[in-house]
Amino acid sequence: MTSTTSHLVIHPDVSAALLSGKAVVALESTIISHGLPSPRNVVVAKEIEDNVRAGGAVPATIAILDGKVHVGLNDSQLEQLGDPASNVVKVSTRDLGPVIASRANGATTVSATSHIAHLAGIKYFATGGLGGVHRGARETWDESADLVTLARTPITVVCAGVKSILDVGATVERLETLGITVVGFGTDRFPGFYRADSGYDVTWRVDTVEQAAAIATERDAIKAPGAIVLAQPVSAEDELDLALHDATLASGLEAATKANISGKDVTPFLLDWFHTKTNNASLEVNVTLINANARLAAQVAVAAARP
Ligand code: PSU
Ligand code: MN
Repeated sequence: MTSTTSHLVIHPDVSAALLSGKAVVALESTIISHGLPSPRNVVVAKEIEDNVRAGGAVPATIAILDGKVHVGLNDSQLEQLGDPASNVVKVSTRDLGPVIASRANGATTVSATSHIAHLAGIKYFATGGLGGVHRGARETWDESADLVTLARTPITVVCAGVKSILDVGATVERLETLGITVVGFGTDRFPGFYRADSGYDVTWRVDTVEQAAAIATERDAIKAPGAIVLAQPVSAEDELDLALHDATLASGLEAATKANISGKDVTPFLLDWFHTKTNNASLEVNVTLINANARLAAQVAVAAARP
């Protein structure tokens, strides 16, 4: 039976898993509605869920439909989110109240997804790349709300670092200041989303899912308020060619400035620029890494759920 708790509509598979202490992995929906092109986005949304299942956990994709906050979606709801005609708003934590109140459709970012997942009692979350400090932030103050939300939300987010379109060095500093624990999975280097190595170190490293689960369990026990970012790099064979990456980024940043793109439109604009200008090579990297993250998050959640 679908349960409705504190304004959340929880999918029956998700609520059954939560009640019996089984592994659940939250998934965001901005990547479906604003990060990937239609119609591939819906195919990928289902693939991500299948990877969570293959890792032994129950997927809970989070989104707002007609003002209802859903934790776990069925296929037709995933299709609705991926349809450009559905008028889906990009929803960060600040947008939750207004979008729910106006009974609109919303795709949740890392920020809003983390908040809702924690509210629902879900401890693991998989995504592609986190938002962070944008290049030029010294003038624009453009820093993703992902960072401040993760500072106060005790969840474990599996990702491929932060998007390489950002000022990675500044983001790494902000992660430290905000009390967010960054752990490399099988690496000492902070991954760079489309690239395996961003050029920065991580403070902590694990090599097994059991070690990752132990860190999350101890964080919960000691009630540290911030998230754990478990950063898994894309493999060397799958990463985007460096010269192509750098050239695309430079032209994309210039185009964004010329077109006066600001606020919440910056990230979708740059992601779309990459997909178009690299003939979808960046899209394939994005899909590969998010599927790998979904599987890893499931495995860590399973390890943590073991008695
Ligand atoms: N990672 C991806 N694709 C995306 C995003 C992340 O591979 O579309 C989204 C996430 O939802 C993230 C958001 O929270 O971009 C950050 O947007 P902003 O920079 O406006 O905070
Ligand atoms: Mn921003």
